[in-house]
Amino acid sequence: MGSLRDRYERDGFVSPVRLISEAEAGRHRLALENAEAEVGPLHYQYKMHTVLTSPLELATHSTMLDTVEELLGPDILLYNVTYIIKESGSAAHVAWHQDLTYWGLNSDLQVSAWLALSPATSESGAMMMFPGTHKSGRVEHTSGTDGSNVLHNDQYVAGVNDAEAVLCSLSPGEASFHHGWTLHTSQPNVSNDRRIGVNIQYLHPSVRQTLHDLDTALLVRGTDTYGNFGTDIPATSNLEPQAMARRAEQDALIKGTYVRSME
Ligand SMILES: O=C(O)CCC(=O)C(=O)O
Repeated sequence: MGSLRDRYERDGFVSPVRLISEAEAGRHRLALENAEAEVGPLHYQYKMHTVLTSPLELATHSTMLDTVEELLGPDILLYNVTYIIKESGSAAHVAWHQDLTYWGLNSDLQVSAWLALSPATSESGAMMMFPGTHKSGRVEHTSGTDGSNVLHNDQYVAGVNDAEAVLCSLSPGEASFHHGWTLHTSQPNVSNDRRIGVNIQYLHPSVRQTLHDLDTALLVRGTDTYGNFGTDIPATSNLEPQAMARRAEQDALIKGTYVRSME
């Protein structure tokens, strides 16, 4: 089998990794759903750890950071936390893609965690990874016209052989970890529950944004001797109006970066 790190280096992902109990995952799902009841849908909104304490708690949980440290090393910036939610019966899917093609970063010293708050299965549209593709670096992406692709630019990699994909089934509280060059995809949710993932992106502090000077992150372990990012303010309470306004600005900046990176 090899260590977590060996498997990650070989395949470009590891899954499943148990991070918290199902009961804890249930408590975090409730926190999300309480927030949704107050402010509406929270799918694919960035920097959620600056406006809600639950995603901050998950992104800085010791078992989470111990795993990230094994994959990325002792100095860790928290870059982003995003809920990725597929409602039961919706056509939403995620086309084959590589994350690093649209983040505008100069380096691949990063890792993404995807933590399940509800069952991620073949029925609910769990992520599928193409092992080993992180070793080839960037591949060509095409802009699509498929309104149900969750990705902002509707981008996709054409001609990927689905038969090579490995399904990352997760129980609530388990996570997968993937590299930003690993090709991955997911299908619509045909189960009768919502599929809720918390997507958490971590960077090594040497990484830099190439498209503008306004990018932000939060040092969550070790030291940052580079200072390449402004500092995110972690949530101390839920849905505080000033934090919400700041998050909305950052959301627009990030979505703009994604568009520029594909031009
Ligand atoms: O949630 C999904 O189905 C896809 C998520 C994804 O592409 C990612 O976490 O990088």
